[in-house]
Amino acid sequence: MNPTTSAAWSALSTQAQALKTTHLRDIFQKDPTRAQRLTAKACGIYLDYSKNRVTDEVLAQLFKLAEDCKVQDHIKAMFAGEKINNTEKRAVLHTALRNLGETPVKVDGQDVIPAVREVRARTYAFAKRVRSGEWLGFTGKTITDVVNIGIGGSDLGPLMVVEALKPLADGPRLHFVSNVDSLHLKQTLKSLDPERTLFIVASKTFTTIETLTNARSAREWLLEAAKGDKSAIARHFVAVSTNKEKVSEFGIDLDNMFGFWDWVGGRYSLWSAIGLPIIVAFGPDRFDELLAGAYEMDQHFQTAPLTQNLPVLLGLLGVWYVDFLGSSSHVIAPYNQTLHRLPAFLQQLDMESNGKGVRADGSSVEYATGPVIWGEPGINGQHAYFQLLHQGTHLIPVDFILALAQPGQVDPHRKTLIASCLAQASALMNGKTEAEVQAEMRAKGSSEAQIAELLPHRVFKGNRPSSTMLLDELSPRSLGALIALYEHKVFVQGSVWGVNSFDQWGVELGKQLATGIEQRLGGNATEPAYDASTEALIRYVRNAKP
Ligand code: G6Q
Repeated sequence: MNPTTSAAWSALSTQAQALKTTHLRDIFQKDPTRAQRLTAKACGIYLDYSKNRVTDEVLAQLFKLAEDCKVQDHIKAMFAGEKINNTEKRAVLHTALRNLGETPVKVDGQDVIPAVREVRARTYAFAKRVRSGEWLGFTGKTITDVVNIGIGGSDLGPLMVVEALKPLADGPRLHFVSNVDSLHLKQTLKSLDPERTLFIVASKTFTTIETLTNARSAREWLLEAAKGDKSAIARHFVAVSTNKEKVSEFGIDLDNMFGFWDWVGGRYSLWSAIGLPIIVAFGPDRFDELLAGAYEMDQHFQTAPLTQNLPVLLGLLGVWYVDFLGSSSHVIAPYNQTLHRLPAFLQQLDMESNGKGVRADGSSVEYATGPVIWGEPGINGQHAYFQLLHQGTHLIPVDFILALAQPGQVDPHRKTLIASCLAQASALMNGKTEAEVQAEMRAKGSSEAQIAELLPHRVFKGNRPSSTMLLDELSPRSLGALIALYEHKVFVQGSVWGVNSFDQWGVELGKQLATGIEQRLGGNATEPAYDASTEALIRYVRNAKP
């Protein structure tokens, strides 16, 4: 449906006008219970959303909007395996990959759970062989390094998780190659021993040019070491894909292929065999914990009332900023170093899912949809992009994400890390008034003239919103819950905006165009010409040094 037809939409527009001039400081002052009330906890994640520019009335209308947009019906439809990805006529069942329950989940009348578990058991058995040293390379040596070759959804998820849980790694070293710039592969292989290196070629379609190009170069690297003996490939290459024919065509033994299904979107696929690098790095038990955390969040999402439902809260707050307060971007600021790839992962998850300009029925939206998602570890951000958040002209809400502990680690810098995170959220909200700046400068002995000159530069208006998420610890379980939380947040927003969050025609276009241009770069004149600017660039590149 078109959300603007909901009465809640008009009510929110009116409330937004009033709130544009209301400061969060005043909202807090009027309501001493706010900091306790505007919080929720589930699956080891504590959410404080009190620093958002909302009142109880706004929240009530946002929940009403969710009801009018039938968010709860959409949730049911997704979990039930209905073909909600209407443009590709596919079910959306990444949740089935982590379903630890007993109820069947059917697509076209067929329960998908047995197949999910069967493939998972194969990935576990394979990973155990690699980890234990039973799986040997072509000269009989054990595997010390595993290189995942994939891009987008076949890279970012496993990479982010492998980084996030690094302190728990107890298997072979993991490497990720995504860029078709051959230096990425070359630099990765530089220190690796072909006799001890295993490649996972991860591609849902097995037609992605970057991945296949890198995989072919990796195969050459291996074959060079194996003196052309093609039987070495079976010891060093496995594939994760939905496309048996293409895997076989590439020369990978189908016994070494781990499948998944068209109802798993690339950016939602780390729970499938695409998670193989995670399983190899940490072992099946840790992967089980990751799945359990996500499953727990799935249960919470389906059953918690809207007012306590973490994905619903985050999703609706996002809608509020985008559509009513005119914000077009959103920052992800994790404070733990091992979460350093989380912003990139969430950028894909969110922007590829909700970067849409038409509703699922093809009609154009007349309101803003998915915001620009960006970020970096917050602690580095404080010394870089936070300036704009504090004093720039854009309204940019921030998600502060902080795990209070890393399993098995004692962090001597813990308090500094935590303090930095809390301080930034507080500073964004409170700002610094003229009186505070004057008092501070006077105390430091500044003259009245100096104060007058610098005052406008040193005042912080504040009123900059943020949510803070505290994880008890950065365990596989809570990480699983955190990822699922964001997947569902994106889903809630897509449901309100009425868009199909599960197709990606924009990404498909890029894939198509690159192939044609590559042919023209190679001098293939039968390929139709592109626009004048692109043709001029092609000519420039053809004349440049190779
Ligand atoms: C994810 C996207 C996209 C995709 C890559 C790789 O949702 O569709 O990022 O994952 O383009 O595609 P393959 O896995 O098919 O190589």
